[in-house]
Amino acid sequence: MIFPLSGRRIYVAGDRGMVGQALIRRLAREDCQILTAPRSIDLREQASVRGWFADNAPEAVIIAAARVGGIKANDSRPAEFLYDNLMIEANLIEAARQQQCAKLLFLGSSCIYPRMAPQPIAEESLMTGPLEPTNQWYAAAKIAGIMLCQAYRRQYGCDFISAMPTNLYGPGDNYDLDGSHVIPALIRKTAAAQAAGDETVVVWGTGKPLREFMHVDDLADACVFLLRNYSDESHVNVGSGQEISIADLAALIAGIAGFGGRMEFDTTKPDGTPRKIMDGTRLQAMGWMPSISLRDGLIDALRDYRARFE
Ligand code: GFB
Repeated sequence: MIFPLSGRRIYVAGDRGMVGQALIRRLAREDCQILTAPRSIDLREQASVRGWFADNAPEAVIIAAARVGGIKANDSRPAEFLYDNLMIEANLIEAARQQQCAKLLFLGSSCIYPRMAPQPIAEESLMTGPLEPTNQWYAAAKIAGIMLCQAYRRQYGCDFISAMPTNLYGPGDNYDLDGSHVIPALIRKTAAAQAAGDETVVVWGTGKPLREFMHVDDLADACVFLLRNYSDESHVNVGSGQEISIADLAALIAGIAGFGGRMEFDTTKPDGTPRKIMDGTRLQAMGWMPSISLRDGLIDALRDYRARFE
């Protein structure tokens, strides 16, 4: 083990988001102290971030804070997705260096890879071709985050690492139909159609794109594993190996929810990347495996939606 967590002060940046919440649940099982910053600390503001680090002296940082969203939010708010993410990651990484944090884990996204990268996508595919236009702004910010960690490792000797999760879902997801990812959107639409007695659920795009989905609790477990055991320059893919088409996903959610109606495909909406499955070999070779099946994970996500909104 490179970095034992016992007794450490670990700061989870982005603790109010789905990933941050999962990290807090997972870290609660370790003998460490979990730190979070109050809402008044705007992570886009350098002075605010520096002040909080000086006052709280975290020993390790996990960057789960980000401006995130689904295909529509990414496509329609490019400036926010680029600027906010650049500022958040740059401020946190520089403050961690100044405070001499012993470890930092930066979280990116599978959209950093070229749109037409060979599948499954290996870490080496980074910057080998053009990005997917609907999320290139977010991707550019996340690529900069990876490179910041690499540059700080080279120049300052900081033990800063990066992990790239595949498409995530789970408890605490964002269910806003304009901003959300596909799973929370389809859960909400399916539950609403059922409640209203509607015959159809509208699915964006052709239904043909393929996506790999991972329950957020599996990601949190992988993060703890990497924090403890990994120290190198390359980012590491965190995938589930569970790939499905959007049409099949919609049918699976309908089946779990008990919705007997039809899917209607709105092809005026974008499909985005045709296929995006990660090559998770590197992390698996280190000894980590996901444990939550897509079906079980979706049952959990639907339960979360119903508990919060029905
Ligand atoms: O999850 P999603 O928004 O993100 O969309 P991406 C995945 C696929 O589901 C796309 C389709 O083909 C959508 O057209 N889809 C079908 C829907 N119905 C819906 C719906 O009601 N809502 C949404 N949102 N999609 C994101 C990136 O790409 O992936 C982010 O934009 C990030 O930057 C994230 O990287 C992991 O997989 O296309």
